[in-house]
Amino acid sequence: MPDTLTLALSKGRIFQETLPLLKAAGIEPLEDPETSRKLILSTNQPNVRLIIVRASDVPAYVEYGGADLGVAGKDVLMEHPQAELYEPVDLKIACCKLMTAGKPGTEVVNRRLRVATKFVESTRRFYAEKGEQVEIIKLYGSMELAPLVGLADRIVDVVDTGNTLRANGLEPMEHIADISSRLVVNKASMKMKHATIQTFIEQIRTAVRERN
Ligand code: PRT
Ligand code: MG
Repeated sequence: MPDTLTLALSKGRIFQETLPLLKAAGIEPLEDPETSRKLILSTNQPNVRLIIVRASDVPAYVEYGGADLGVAGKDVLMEHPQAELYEPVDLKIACCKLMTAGKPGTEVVNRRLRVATKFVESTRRFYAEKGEQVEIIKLYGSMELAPLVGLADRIVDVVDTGNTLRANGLEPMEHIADISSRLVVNKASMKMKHATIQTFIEQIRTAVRERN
C-alpha cells in the first residue's frame, strides 16, 4: 500500500500558482475549488488528496496532522513562530512584500503610533527591533480603511503592485520582509512517510528550479 498524502491549500492565488508545481510532480486535481463546493478534492493519484482551507489556517492543519503537507505564505508562517513544522522549499510563488503604509505626510510626535494589522506578531517584532513603542490594533481585513477613518496612523499589510494602497490614498512606507509561499510539512508525517514525502519534495524542488 502506498502512503496516502493530504496537502492543504488555500483557494485563489496559492491554489492557482501551486497547480503547475503539482502537475510537474504528476499530481492533477480532479475538481476546481473555485467552482466546486467540496473541501476535499481527489486527484489523478488515488493516494493523494487536496484539502481547501483558509490561507491563515494552513499552519494549524499541517502542525496538528490534519494534512501531511501544505502551502502557506511566509507572512502567515511568521505569525506562528512557535509552530512545529518543517519548511523545506521556498516555492517562489504568490510573491509580495510585508510593508508599513499610511497617509502621506503624516508624522506622529508626542504619542504612540497606532498600527492596524492582521499581522500582529510581525508588527510587534518589527517595531520592537526599531525600539519604538506602538499600539497594535488587530484587524481581520480591509486594513486600508483604518488610517482613512482615524482608527490608526499606520497599517502593516502585504503589498504586491501597491494599487490597493494608492486607490485608498495611502503610500507604502517601510519594507518589513519579502514574502513568498513555502511548502510546509508535518513533523510526524516526515518520519512516518519519509520516502514518499522526500520524493514529493524533490519533485517540487526540481519544478521550482526549472521555472525560475
Ligand atoms: O482571503 P483570506 O482572508 O482567506 O486570506 P488571505 O487574504 O491571506 O489569502 P489570499 O489567498 O488572498 O493570500 C494568500 C497569500 O498570498 C498571502 O498569505 C500572501 O503570502 C500572498 N500574497 C501575494 C498576497 C498578495 N500577493 C496580495 N497582493 N496576499 C494578499 N494580497 C492583497 C494585498 O494585501 C491587497 O489587498 O491583495 C490586494 C492587492 O494587492 P496590490 O498591492 O497588488 O494592490
Ligand atoms: Mg485575501
